[in-house]
Amino acid sequence: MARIEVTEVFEGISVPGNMHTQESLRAAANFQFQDTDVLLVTFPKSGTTWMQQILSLIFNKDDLQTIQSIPTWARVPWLEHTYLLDNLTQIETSKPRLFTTHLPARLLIHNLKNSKARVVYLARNPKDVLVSFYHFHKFAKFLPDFNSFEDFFGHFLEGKVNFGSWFSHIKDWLSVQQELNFFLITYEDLSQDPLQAVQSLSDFLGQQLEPKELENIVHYSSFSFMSQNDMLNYSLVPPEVLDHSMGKFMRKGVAGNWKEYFSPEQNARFNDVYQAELGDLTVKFPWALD
Ligand code: PPS
Repeated sequence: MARIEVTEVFEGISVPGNMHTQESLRAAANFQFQDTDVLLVTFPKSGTTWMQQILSLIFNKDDLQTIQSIPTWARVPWLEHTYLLDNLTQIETSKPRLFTTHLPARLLIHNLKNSKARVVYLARNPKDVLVSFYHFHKFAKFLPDFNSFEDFFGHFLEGKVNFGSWFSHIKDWLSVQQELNFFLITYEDLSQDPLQAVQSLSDFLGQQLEPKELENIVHYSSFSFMSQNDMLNYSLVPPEVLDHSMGKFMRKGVAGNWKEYFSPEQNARFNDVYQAELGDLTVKFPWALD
């Protein structure tokens, strides 16, 4: 598989070389947004695929054929991936165009703020992000190997993983929210009350949903539905890219799984960094840190 061992570094951010090149990253940084675009922004393992499915359902509610035949990554492609150009023709025919990015705000803000594009920032308890990302490294062949959970834990806290620091990512995006047409939503909101969370999101997107449509969206984006569907669970990705014998993309799908992995010492260390990095933020997140 081409470039599976390569890590690209772009503007200080490390990313897997099998899906990113300097050219594709530059194209993302120079991307011209349209006012009708919707951009999903996440740090990896925050529930990106879940939200790609929800966005796609909100805008294609009468078209179940599409969600069963086209994978989420093609329906809501990453701006920075090399295959964006391959998918752009199909994306151009859908209005609005839906995109995903893991990139920091500083790389996109210049072009984004010149448009009225809607930005949906999906955040997740960073402790669960860390655990999910740790497992992903075990079977994603394009990510580096770590010796142990503790080894990965240290790298994550220091921001020395692909896409950099979780803390910088969220602070960077929240710091520019006033300049954007911006909506913050969390994995925990979606887990606790999916009907309410999807309703608020569709209000932001200016989409009216009938009660039955809302129920359908929640059903077709549930973990049980998505984990069973090959267009949604990444099981069709070849084993040279994802070694399916070593783990599942749709792993647990719950909030709070970190409690099974963090030692008391790691938890205290994480909380110290969290407090130092995010202590000044006024926004209250719905996740539990203890
Ligand atoms: S990636 O690689 O960045 O695109 O990964 P991402 O999609 O952001 O995150 C994968 C985690 O999201 C969970 N997931 C879900 N949870 C609940 N409900 C639904 N429908 C759902 N879909 C995906 C997935 O299981 C990964 O989390 P963990 O904790 O590893 O289970």
